[in-house]
Amino acid sequence: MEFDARTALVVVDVQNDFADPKGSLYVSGGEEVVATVNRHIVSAIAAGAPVVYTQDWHPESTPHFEKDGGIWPVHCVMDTWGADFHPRLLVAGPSVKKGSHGEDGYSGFTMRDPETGEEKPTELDATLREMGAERVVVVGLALDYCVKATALDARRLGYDTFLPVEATAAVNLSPGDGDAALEEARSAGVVVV
Ligand code: VGL
Ligand code: ZN
Repeated sequence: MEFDARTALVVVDVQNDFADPKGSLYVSGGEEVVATVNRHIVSAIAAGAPVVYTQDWHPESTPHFEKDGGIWPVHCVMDTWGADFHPRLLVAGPSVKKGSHGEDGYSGFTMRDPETGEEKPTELDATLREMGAERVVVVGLALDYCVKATALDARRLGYDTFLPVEATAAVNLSPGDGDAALEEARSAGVVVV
């Protein structure tokens, strides 16, 4: 990937629960993704590109979790080890936390009220625009959920959007979910590289 001052790197949810084999929602290959994402971060910094992070940031109970009616094991509970960035991730920019009021959206750009379904923007779009971004490169975890949703929203918001496949990995709740996510992103105009 080529970065410049107008091409931002968006690092999605590289947190212990997804990236560490001991995490509660470990994504197979998550550890290698940390190394690949770090190489992108180094290139972005060298090119003077904005680097922005997201963190899945849930309360102890949320309709997002299986125990409360959702589909996921408890993960990324705010201010716990699972929600921390992976210790090897290079952190070089602001982080947008999503889900803290029980919202169950996946995108770094939008939060969805679990009761009303109403969608509200996070501060990610404003943060990127303030930093001068017109293009975004979306990397991190997981491809078939937050990375896909963040890339689709970035397109919808008018960013030229790039998704380097080797810097992400899929949950694959059903086999093929990762490939389907790439196809959906391509159809929406995301450049899968
Ligand atoms: C994610 C499942 C549940 C993600 C977040 O970051 O992709 N996946 N919550
Ligand atoms: Zn989550």
